[in-house]
Amino acid sequence: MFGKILIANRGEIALRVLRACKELGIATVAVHSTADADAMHVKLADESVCIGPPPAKDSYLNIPALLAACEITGAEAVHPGYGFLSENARFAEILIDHGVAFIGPKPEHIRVMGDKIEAKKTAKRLGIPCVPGSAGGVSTDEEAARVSEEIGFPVLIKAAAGGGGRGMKVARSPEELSSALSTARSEARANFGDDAVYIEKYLGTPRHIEIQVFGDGKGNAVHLGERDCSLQRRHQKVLEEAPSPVITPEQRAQIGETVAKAMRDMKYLGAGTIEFLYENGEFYFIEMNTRIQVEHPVTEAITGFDLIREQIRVAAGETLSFTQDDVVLTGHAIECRVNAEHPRTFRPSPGKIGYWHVPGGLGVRIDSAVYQGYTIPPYYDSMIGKLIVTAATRDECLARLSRALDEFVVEGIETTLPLFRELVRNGDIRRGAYDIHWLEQFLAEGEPGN
Ligand code: MV4
Repeated sequence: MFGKILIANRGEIALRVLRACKELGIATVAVHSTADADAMHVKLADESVCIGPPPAKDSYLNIPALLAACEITGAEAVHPGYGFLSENARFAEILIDHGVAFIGPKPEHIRVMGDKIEAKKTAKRLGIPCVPGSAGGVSTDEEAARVSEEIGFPVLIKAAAGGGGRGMKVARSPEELSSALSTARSEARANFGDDAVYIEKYLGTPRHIEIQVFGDGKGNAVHLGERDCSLQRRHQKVLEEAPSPVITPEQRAQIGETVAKAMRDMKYLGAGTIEFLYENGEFYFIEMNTRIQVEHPVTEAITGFDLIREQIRVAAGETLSFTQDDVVLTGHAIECRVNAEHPRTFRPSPGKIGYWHVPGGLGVRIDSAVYQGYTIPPYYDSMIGKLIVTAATRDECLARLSRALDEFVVEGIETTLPLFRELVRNGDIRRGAYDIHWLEQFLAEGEPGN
């Protein structure tokens, strides 16, 4: 096992990793920008290193500075958290070349899944069901027309280097295809420096359901059930729950075994998330994320496993500490991402937190690195904490969430808490009757679904 881990991140995930390290008896190194000198993860770490000025490209994305921090402190491994360098295959390789372990998947797996065309080819080869579409990239109008005719309109053109919703264009008819293709291609070139695009059947009203997987790199791999992350705004998740309100135990076992087998075949190492669109009872692979995700606590809540601890263990070469038979899903969990933003316009609201009172009690978890009197810097993500509520059933979970939201008091800045208080009493949400477009419609129209 590692003796010292450097945490290459900030905010609640840096604190989450730090807590897992402490429980494993591992020393911790925090890194921070000059804007984060007062951050909680810096205060609680055994050592800290300033790695640069506020812009992330000069600090949290600064690979030479991070390597130097490893060298100075003697850290044996780096946990990248999510975002920043967590899915940068080159960063993982550089660390390994310098004798520092990367707490994450093998670089070749990060690289394959980062290219959405290669990811889909890999998923298909491993037996994971995919959205119908082009077999690989499309290079000509003729090829695009042929594929689209075969799968039927509407179709969606996606950038190979995209992901997370960036660089997508819908073509609703053959007439729209050529211009959609050239727009998608030039946007891909401008945004990612790679103009490769591919085509998929456009699914109109799917849910976003993702499956948590875990492997030890030696051919042992399991799935930990799904999370329903359909409530999104501008490709940002807002509320996530596990299990999905629409998946049966039989469906879960079937898709779960399919993805677990694929991960065993790949000899996948560490935590991963296989993202699906789910429509009319069918799962369609779209992307795989090769990192721990923001919403991992809902999976921890219903499985009882500490996913960060498990990431660290397998990165140190240990065998997965549980088998598929040990994975028993119990109860229901919902996570709300609390952002320092106006609850309707989502305008960021950085600044000083006056009063800060978090809810507590049975089944209530808060993952947050802010505190009363803390000033939220304007340079980074606006998420200031996650409220994760667990109960035996979904209805009890919603009741508990409602009471927890009523206890939560944040003054001095605007937060998205009022939005969650509306969502938790909305009829569609209470029934679990929502898809990937529901939240944007709700925000545009006011109060549907009551
Ligand atoms: C799609 C789709 C419909 N059909 N693919 C957006 C983010 C990226 N991960 C994939 N995305 C989508 N891919 C096909 N073939 C609709 C979306 C999509 C979406 C997906 C998940 C959650 C929210 C979304 C909002 C808009 C569009």
